[in-house]
Amino acid sequence: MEEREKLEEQVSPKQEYTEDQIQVLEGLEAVRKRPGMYIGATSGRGLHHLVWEIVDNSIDEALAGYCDCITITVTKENDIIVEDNGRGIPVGIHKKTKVSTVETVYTVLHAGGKFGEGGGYKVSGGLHGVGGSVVNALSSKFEVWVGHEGKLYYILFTNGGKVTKPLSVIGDTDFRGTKVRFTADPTIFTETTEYNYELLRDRVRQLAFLNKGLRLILNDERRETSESFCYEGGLKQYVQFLNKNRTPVHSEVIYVEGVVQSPVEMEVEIAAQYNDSYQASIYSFCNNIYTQEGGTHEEGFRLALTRVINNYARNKKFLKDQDDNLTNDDVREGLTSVISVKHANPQYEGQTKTRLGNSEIRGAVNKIFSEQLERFLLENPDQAKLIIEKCLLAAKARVAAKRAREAARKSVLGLSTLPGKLADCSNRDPKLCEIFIVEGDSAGGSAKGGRNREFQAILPLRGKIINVEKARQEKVLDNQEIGTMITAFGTSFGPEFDISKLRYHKIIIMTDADVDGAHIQTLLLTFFYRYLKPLIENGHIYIARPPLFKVQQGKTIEYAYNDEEMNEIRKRLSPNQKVVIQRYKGLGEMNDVQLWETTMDPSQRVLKKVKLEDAMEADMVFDMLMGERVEPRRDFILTNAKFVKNLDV
Ligand code: 1YM
Repeated sequence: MEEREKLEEQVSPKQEYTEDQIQVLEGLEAVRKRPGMYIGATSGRGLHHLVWEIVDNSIDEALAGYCDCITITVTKENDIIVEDNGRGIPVGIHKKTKVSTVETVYTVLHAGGKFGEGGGYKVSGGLHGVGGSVVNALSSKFEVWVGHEGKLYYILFTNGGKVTKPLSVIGDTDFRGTKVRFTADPTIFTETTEYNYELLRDRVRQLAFLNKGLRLILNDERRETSESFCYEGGLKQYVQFLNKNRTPVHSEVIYVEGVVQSPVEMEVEIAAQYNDSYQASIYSFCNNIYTQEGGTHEEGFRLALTRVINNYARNKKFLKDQDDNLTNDDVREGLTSVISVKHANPQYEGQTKTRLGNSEIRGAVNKIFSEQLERFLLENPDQAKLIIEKCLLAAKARVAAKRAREAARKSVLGLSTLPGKLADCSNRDPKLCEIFIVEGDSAGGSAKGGRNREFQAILPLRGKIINVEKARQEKVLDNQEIGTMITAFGTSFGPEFDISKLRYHKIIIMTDADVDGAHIQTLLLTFFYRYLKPLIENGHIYIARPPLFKVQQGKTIEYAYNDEEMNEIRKRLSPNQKVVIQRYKGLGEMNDVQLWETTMDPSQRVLKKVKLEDAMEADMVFDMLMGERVEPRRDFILTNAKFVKNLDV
């Protein structure tokens, strides 16, 4: 289907600039002027959005029941090709725009399903709902092939959506569906136009879990790999995947699905399984979009879970008359769950517009999950027994933890004096102050020597901090390093957390640039995520990036933060004089002045702000890091330490 030459039939009438088309060009130009408004950013993150905008159209076609396979290819040149076996975008002339519907879809902003000939889609998954035209506007080349009734149609846009070859038939074909190929415009995506394989793979796999039976294939011609994802079990397999490094408390995954018709049609799918961790891992989605801030679907789930488990526990006499009910937290401990709803008109709220707001969804999820969870417990008494016992244990632990917290407040955390290891700064305005969390005493020493003591505080950590995933709250709070951090930050934690008491507006994690450093970062991020989440949400957590090499020639010293930079520096230096390259194995190898110059000086350093997704990712992958088997752990850290490098992706 690559034979583009033959122009058999002009489908589109001769192009002349009508009022409509001028508007179209102005629309696409607006996208190019302010891309951030449409795709959030022009960083790596924005670049990847382009892929999902196109894939979303294919997913919609799958949701409508016409497509069961979607292939995504990253070419050697970092072009993206998305192909599906759906009906193909309609090829006829569009009534309003007077040009082909294919052209309309990719040139009219927000065209999407509104132009559908059969009434558009039920649900649409696009993150920003902006659709293909935005991708076209931000591409230097954008091509579409549609296979329809034996004919292959082709249209070419260049230069941000300018029609260069209008839609025409270029030959016969067996292909049925839509194929899009685009080149992200390097003048817009100035940071990078290189796709991150892991990022694509994770989302593609997630989409496969969320849309059971749909096959998604990811090819990467750069690395010559192809991975295919298709899960007949849908969310049930997703939960098993999430739990694969944990020990399940019961063998059977709770799996629920249903449709509610009133007041509007809503689809609900939920899977859940308890495991030996002490934390809840509950992920919710609406129309395939991750709802990070939760919302009404999670509320409906929580209501149902707590009520049904309590009822069952009472009826079966696990709870005696004098016993208190299990709390929301008791029934969530160690629960891994994925909640997915599909709704034609989702309302998003919250700081990042990722909290689902539709109140009718609360009722729908509550109803479907209540009925089917109750049935599951009654039909599987052995599974039910294991679940209830786990919840009862959590309740006992909760009471113990409360006592421990009270004791902790009275001891370490309650002390108004700051921890002895902390080298505090002299300024008292938190907005100006920073605290460096430094691994190891020797690095701590250099940091103390190098810092600007007016606004930079140093807190050295001795060894590794406790894994908060694997320990109950009372143990976590008992941990010296954790206690010291909380006291130094000044915010307290849990119900007493108070961000207005934060003593430093920048909390900077500074570790070695190696596997252990990445590991400590992960531990810290997980701790912040689980215990001090608002610090991440409000953008107070940062990661420092120390250099990897010192390149010296005579008196000139330069620092390189990766291999490429090092090679560039070498090229710049004179070939006649000796070059000394030192690879830093740890922060401790730098003296005070070097550490200040390379990593701490606000006018020179590179800081990465931690986003909630990064911390969540750290949290999700955590068990693997902590697993008993060393080898996968090592590999994993090495690949995923990248998440630190790619925080902006
Ligand atoms: C690789 C990207 O865009 N597939 C795709 C898009 C559409 C259809 C099928 C489709 C939808 C409808 C009817 C309908 C789109 N059509 C439109 C519009 N893959 C990809 N596959 N027939 C075909 O919604 O009724 C927009 S997207 F508006 F033209 F109908």
